[in-house]
Amino acid sequence: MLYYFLYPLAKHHTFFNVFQYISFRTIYAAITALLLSFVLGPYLINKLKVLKFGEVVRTDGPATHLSKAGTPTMGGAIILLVVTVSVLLWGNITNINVWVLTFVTVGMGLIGFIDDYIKVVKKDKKGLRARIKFSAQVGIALAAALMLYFNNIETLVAIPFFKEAQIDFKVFYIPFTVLVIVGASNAVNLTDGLDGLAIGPMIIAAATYMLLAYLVGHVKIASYLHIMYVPKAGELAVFAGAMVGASLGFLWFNTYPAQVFMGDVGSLSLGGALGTLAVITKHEILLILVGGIFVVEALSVIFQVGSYKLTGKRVFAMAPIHHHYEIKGWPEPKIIVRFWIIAIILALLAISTLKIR
Ligand code: 57M
Repeated sequence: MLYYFLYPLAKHHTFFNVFQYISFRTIYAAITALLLSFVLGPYLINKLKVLKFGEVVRTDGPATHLSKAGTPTMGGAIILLVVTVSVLLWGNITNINVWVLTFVTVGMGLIGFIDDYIKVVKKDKKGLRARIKFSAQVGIALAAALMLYFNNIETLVAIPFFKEAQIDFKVFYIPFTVLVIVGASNAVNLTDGLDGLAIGPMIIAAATYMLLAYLVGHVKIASYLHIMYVPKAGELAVFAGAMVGASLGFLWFNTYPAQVFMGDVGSLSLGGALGTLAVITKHEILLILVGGIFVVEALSVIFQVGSYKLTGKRVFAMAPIHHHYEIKGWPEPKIIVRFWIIAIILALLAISTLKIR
């Protein structure tokens, strides 16, 4: 909105020119989101406590988790609020891509909120029934995929590390988009099982897509790097910047020992946002690297369930994989920080594909 109202004032004073720059607005979107999280965080966490929105911890998990019972959850609502306010302030809200990304983020957040509400307030451990939850996620992702497809999103998909390798998905780009968005949303949800374990790699992944959005949306840089130029995608850097700021602000409270958990309202929405960023910036396959931690967590569940069904044997002591290391005796902060380190390495590797092709 600041862009909308203040940039036109550049006619009167050159200072207002800064509001046209995506780089400037991205930085201030991140700072605004971070500061808002610091200011609103303690108040909202207290509110969650008063409302008795406390975590119900499962008793069949690692025993160290039992002491976490009652930790306020649904803190993801703070992230959603802060990202939305910051994007409204600093983003160009006439940009279609910003709308699609906001739609997926808020839509997935709503599904997560209903799930959390049933678990935490209605005290029904199962939450939203899996089939309904999954169908709703697919519905949101499909709506986004259709909006993008009919707004002429490029259906060519680039293969990382290969300069000329591109596959044209044509109309199959629609189910592919759904797969990326729903997959990312659920993978982040599965990762969110230790203090700061999901939000750390989320900061790193959002920062990476912030950079990619800026690069693909800049006609000269995209041509220099020989990457796909995506008109109107640069604006997503502002959104990703707000995600980085809000996630850093959340980590302040979610770091071990956590004062708050994000709940499904946080994990499903952030994951959905990440998947949508990957799609619109046309770096879909690269998400496997950028969100490598989320991919490995999801794969560990697939292998565990698959192996158990086929052979009756487990691959890990417990899936998702962070539980495996807990059972092996690694202290929680060690697992978390090591996963963050791996996420940083993977993000650097992903960025290097801009040159190594
Ligand atoms: C989310 N939720 C956490 C918190 C967070 C198919 C199966 C693999 C599904 C999986 C599952 O249910 N995943 C969904 C996992 C839970 O956290 C809440 O959920 C929100 C995210 N959705 O924000 O509100 C617990 O995680 C801990 N936590 C922290 N710090 C945080 O910052 O310590 C969360 C955030 C919290 C807290 O203890 O209560 C969760 O783990 O439940 N299921 C599992 O993960 C279960 N795995 C399993 O059954 N494995 C089997 C098969 C099915 C693969 C196997 O290995 O054989 C494990 N989870 C638990 N106990 N809690 C095992 C049993």
